[in-house]
Amino acid sequence: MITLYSIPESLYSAKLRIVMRMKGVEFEVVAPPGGYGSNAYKQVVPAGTVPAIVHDGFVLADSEAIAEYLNEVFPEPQMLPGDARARAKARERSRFHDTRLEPEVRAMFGQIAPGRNDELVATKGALINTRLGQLAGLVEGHQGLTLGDVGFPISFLWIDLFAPVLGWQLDWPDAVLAYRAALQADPFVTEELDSYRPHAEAWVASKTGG
Ligand SMILES: N[C@@H](CCC(=O)N[C@@H](CS)C(=O)NCC(=O)O)C(=O)O
Repeated sequence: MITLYSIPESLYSAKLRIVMRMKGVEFEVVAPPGGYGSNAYKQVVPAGTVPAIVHDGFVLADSEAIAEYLNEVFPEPQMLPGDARARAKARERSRFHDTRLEPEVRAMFGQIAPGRNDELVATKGALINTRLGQLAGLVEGHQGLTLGDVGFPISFLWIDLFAPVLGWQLDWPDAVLAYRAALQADPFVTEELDSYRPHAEAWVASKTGG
């Protein structure tokens, strides 16, 4: 049994649940005692961040480290390609998600409630368009669900929820639309999105009064 410390809206926790669902690993989701960053939580997870896991007493934070760990400890089904170049391309997508796309989505969490910084919202909307264009160049030949892909369905969902609120006109390249459709056809992605979407929608509604 794996304990996953998480809060309901956490993007990176949803990413890890896709991995655990695919691997058929039993997990329980627990709220960080005192909230993330609290001293009480840091007694359990020194980094104080979510997501984090405890597996047979082994504590680990940071979703990428956790995903790689899970893939090694529960190797079936394998979520990194056997071929070195395909594996490197999967990791390239993962880094792109975690360092280029998701941070721009995250930057908008403070802009959903009224009283927005219109210039920031417009700049970030243009940047998300740029990122989607860049992603089109990273998904060529994509096959199956790898560790490099599991963050994207979650960030795409938030982009969908934020765009109408922020007035973004986004230009999704065909290659990214095809990639997204392929990811969302995966049963474990569907399972996680079905369980996660209500939390994301409720969060947006709580900010917009919708
Ligand atoms: N790179 C981290 C990012 C996780 C993250 O940003 N978590 C936020 C909550 S959603 C957090 O714990 N923030 C507190 C902090 O950074 O101290 C990962 O992939 O796990």
